[in-house]
Amino acid sequence: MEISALTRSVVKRNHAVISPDGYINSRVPGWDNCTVNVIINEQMGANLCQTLITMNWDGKLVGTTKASQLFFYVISGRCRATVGTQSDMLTTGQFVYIPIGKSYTFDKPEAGTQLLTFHKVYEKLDGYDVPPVIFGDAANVAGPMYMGDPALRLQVLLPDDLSFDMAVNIFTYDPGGHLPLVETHIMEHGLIYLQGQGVYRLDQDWYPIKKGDSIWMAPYCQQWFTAMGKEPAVYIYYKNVNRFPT
Ligand code: UGY
Ligand code: MN
Repeated sequence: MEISALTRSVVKRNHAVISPDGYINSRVPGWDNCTVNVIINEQMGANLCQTLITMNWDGKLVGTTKASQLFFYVISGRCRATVGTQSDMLTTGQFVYIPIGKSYTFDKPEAGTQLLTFHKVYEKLDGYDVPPVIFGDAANVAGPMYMGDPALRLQVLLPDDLSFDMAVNIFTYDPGGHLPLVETHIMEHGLIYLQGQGVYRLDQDWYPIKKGDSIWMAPYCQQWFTAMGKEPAVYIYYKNVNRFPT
């Protein structure tokens, strides 16, 4: 029998593991006929927001980006995305980056479609334009090996350009693959597992992690991961980049 007083979710000062067993839904104005779980937010000490949206057959998201840029990624299912004058049907693995000051609509979903969002307050860089709207497909993004290890592959979904102050990458680890070192860095991460399982080290703690789990890592939260099981472990993650370290 399950014991409802237990959870794998953990929230600490500089990291969190959020497993779906702890989800409580939020009502977000403009995002209708859908379930919204705000997984990472400034309320926990983060500088980014990460949500998971599950759309009903009549789900519809309408809004205009203000201080924060938004990145939408289709975890499963399909829906239509319209940003400004661009409109396209998005399916699993496809994404859209919405810079500040743009109106958007997501509608016509297949029931149960799941969308991941990352939100970051945009920091404009003198001499650079605000980035454009980008529609993309992870299937078309190359995944070169990471730090010379063929067991690790990294797909960089957004352009490597100083006008962007956020990166979104997909990291794939073959079973047994692991980060080559314990990372200790100024950048912050939010992530969700798309596939597989493994063990994540966050500071001095080790956590079993699997598909559907999310992690927040504050700046300087020490991090390391090894993949376990029979299939590759895959996560999509956010990282703040390209700005002067004040
Ligand atoms: O880009 C990164 O910092 C990445 N290697 N970190 C991580 O996957 N925890
Ligand atoms: Mn990192």
